[in-house]
Amino acid sequence: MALARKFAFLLCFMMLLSVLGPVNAEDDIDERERTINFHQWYEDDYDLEANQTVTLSVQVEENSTGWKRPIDVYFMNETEFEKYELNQSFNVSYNIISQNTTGFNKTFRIDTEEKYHYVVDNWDNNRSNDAIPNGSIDNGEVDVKVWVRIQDAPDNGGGGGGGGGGGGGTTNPETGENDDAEIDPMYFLIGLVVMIIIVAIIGAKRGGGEAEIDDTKQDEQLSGVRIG
Ligand SMILES: [Ca+2]
Ligand SMILES: [Ca+2]
Repeated sequence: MALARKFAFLLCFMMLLSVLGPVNAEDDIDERERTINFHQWYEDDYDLEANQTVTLSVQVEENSTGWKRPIDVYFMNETEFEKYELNQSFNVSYNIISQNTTGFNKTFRIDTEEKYHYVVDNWDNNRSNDAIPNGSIDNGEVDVKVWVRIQDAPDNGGGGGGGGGGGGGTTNPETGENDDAEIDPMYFLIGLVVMIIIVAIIGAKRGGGEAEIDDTKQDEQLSGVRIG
């Protein structure tokens, strides 16, 4: 009986976490290290929603001679990416472009729900002023560290509405990594509180009967002592 109850509590707790998890998953951080070959590119695609805030960073690592070879950074939707792949002229989204660069970092907000492609290339593609690859050192390979952070809108919830006023005031470029530390304990705490409430409710229902029995026993013992 007691074991079954414990299992029930555990199940409730786990269900609660699974429900709370996605709701509170404000951040989705992705850090990758890549080697981009000579005349090659790499891309990651993300299905993004309106009002999500995205931070993209790229850092080129030094090559064997201690030099950082410039690369290009592009962010585009599916339609434009198809053109890019065919080496046709293309447009980027949200003006996210940095050509001939060794380091890039930008935070911006998504307006349109869409699949987007984050491209870092070591390829002389169909754009002027982009980096010109050179195969003379390290076979033209470039090592990069790519970092992506996706934050949900601060409040998707209905009700109240009205707000919004600030006009982008909520865009907080470079909100440190401290946010991460707040998320897990937060929903863990909520889960814990709800679990305690569930335990208390069930405990009160079950315990109610037992408490009465205990009282009676005590009364009997006490009266027994008196009689004896
Ligand atoms: Ca290029
Ligand atoms: Ca070019």
